[in-house]
Amino acid sequence: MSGADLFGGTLEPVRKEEPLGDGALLLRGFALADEVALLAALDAILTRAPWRHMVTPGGQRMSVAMTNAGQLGWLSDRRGYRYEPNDPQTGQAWPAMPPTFQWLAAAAATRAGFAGFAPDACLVNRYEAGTRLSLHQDRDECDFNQPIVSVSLGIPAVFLFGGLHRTDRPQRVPLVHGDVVVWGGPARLRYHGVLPVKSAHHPVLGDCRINLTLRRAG
Ligand code: MD3
Ligand code: FE
Repeated sequence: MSGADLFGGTLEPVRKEEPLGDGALLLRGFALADEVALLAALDAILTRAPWRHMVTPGGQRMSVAMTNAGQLGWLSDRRGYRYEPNDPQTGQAWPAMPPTFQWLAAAAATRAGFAGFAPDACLVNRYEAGTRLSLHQDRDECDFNQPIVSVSLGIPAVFLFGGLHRTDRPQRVPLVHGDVVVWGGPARLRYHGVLPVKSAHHPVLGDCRINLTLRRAG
């Protein structure tokens, strides 16, 4: 059975698994079934912990707007990069990790061979036209044996998936609304980033891209 519908000509959302090299698995469309619950949870997070632009240790304002949920939240300021239990803007604990986030991350990690993943930190990144994230490694977590799960929502972006050395030429991976990627094992310390996002419109999210990065930080 086939026919044109909301999912681009098929009756089901695209849901396909693509290995991105050792330890990294792209799950196309994996978050689509939970879209409504994810966005409701995100709204509740933003009410308590609004978007902010952090400053790098070198004093540059980051073009990505950020917030956090979970027991620990990722921070950058003049003193460095680190995880903290409280939002420095309010002095209060970060909003709790929504069960939908935990469940989605655990289910995705299981698909990639990391059963039992229990994230305690969700960094939420917002990109608008022109926003980019330069090549970096995620090294502020305690245990690099734990994978990272990322969920892309809203307008598309091109993800840069580099190697273990900053100078390794990165692969370009287009990511769209609903895509989930699990990064673990030998991929865990690979350099990565996001090219400047092109201006676009998403029917639900508007003119932005939101990325959830779920980690075991503590
Ligand atoms: C590959 N965020 O917040 S998550 C970040 O789209 C970050 O906002 C990106 O990188 C974003 O640190 C992408 C994807 C990601 C996260 C961790 C990785 C990719 C990774 C660790 C190793 C290799
Ligand atoms: Fe990263």
